[in-house]
Amino acid sequence: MKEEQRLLILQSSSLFAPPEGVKLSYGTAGFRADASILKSTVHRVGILTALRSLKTRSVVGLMITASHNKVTDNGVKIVDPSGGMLSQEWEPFADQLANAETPEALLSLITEFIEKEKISFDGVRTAEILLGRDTRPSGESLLKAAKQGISSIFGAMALDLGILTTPQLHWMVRARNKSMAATEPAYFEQISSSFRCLVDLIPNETKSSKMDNRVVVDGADGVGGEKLEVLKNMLTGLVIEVRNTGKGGGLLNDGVGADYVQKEKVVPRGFGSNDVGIRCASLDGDADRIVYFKVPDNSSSRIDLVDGDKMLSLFALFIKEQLSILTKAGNENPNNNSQARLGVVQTAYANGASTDYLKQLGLEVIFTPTGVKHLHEKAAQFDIGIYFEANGHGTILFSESWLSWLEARNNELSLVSEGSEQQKAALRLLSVSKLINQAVGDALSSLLLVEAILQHKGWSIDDWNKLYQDLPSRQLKVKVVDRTAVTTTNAETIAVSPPGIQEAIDAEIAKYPKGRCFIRPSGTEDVIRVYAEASTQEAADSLADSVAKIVDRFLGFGSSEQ
Ligand code: 16G
Ligand code: MG
Repeated sequence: MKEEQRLLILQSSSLFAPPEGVKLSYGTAGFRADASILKSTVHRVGILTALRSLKTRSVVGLMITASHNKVTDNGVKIVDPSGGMLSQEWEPFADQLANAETPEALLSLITEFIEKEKISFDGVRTAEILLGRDTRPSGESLLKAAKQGISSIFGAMALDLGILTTPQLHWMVRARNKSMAATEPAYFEQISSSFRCLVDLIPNETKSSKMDNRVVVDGADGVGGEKLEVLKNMLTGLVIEVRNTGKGGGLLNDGVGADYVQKEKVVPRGFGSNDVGIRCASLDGDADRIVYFKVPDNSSSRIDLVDGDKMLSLFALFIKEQLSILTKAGNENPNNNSQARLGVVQTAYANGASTDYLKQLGLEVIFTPTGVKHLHEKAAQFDIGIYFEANGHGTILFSESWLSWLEARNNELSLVSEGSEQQKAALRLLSVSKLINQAVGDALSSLLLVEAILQHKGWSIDDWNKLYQDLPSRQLKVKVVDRTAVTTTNAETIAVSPPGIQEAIDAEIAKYPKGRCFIRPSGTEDVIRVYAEASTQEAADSLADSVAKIVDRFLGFGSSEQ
């Protein structure tokens, strides 16, 4: 590294002292903390993205958001050239950089790392980073810190794309690296036009049924609500009413948003007895998650939740139906080799009833640990891989090779049997691949796909919700002395340490019919999470309660005093 470069890094980072006594970790999805302590972290992540761009010789992204966390928090994460999450191999380095105590320590870490990774600073190569942020008030000053970090690396350029949803930035990084237009209008155009295609292909039988084409969406008072206000005007055949757009003075994620609705199972702010029976949905603070819900009656604030598992099931059903139309017997064409490998990916939080339903559809179901990066990686191994977390984050990935086959098949069908059922199925699948975000879970594109499929089937939210009935479940969290004392295996379903805890949990589970329970350390909060399922709500509550007590006995504050 040239002396001028060393000096520039030292000088730039001396302006950003890291917070004292706080250890930050890249965690499940980037650094997150109270916004007031994040400047130095974001500055260093700016440096890291420049290195990532140099290493991959591609455009990368940097997003400033803390998703569903409270408004005073903020966070930062990196988007890899594919549009996916930062490669896990680089996470430990991100942790080291964020926690370096002095500019000198930071510089020596960088020097070591660029040697190890063989990143050349030849001055010829340039780095390019797309920047986005959500609507948090702290976003602007953090973005400035990121830009300063980036410009401390020679040849690195930042392109500020302003306020975006997290999935929009992922989409744009991916588009940019494929030499496609990477702008917000291009994003809106692609998802609205593919939605239009799906609506145009609705079978006549259901087209004539009087389907309710209105959905009311809670925007969490964040960036998603703002963007949906723009997108909705580009759609025909669907009426979207957005509440909690962030413009009415409501506080981001405060009693609103997908995380709140899914965890608390109550109506978000701005919804109530006037909404009984209406199809509603809720986005999270950066619009990478969505859940649906219905207010069943006006006697309480309770909702009927239609979560990520139900979305996964609806998507899987639709894709499977279209695939079977496309490949239906009687077509002897030797090129009709379309036996797509369709797979679904879930985590241990998926309701057991959803897994049974998917298996009964004949699908391959795979489990991974929590966190989008794990699910995404597995889904990418299929021709069509659908993944969802129960919390509403997920998408459908189509492999490049299967998509090329599908394009070719569609062209062929349009010559020999234009307008046939088979060709319509091919077109529908192509439209889904353009509508649903190929980079990451995206609440806006998931919303439009759900709406298109419900219209296709002529289904109400109740018809959809009836695909299967959720097993009663309960989630709890337990504060412990050291959450890293819990390690797990088998997609987080078995606790390996501390010794003896799994046996104690198993003994509890055995007391409940259809009982299932697991514990895991949270990746975003300093707690151990407990998830329990059983045949009745009382049983699920009681199982979760007993296991929480076990966790407390093994690891709680009382346990450390002995
Ligand atoms: C993050 C993850 C989400 C996961 C959640 C678990 C991404 C983009 N987001 O929000 O997938 O479900 O963390 O939180 O990966 P927990 O570890 O606190 O339970
Ligand atoms: Mg989010």
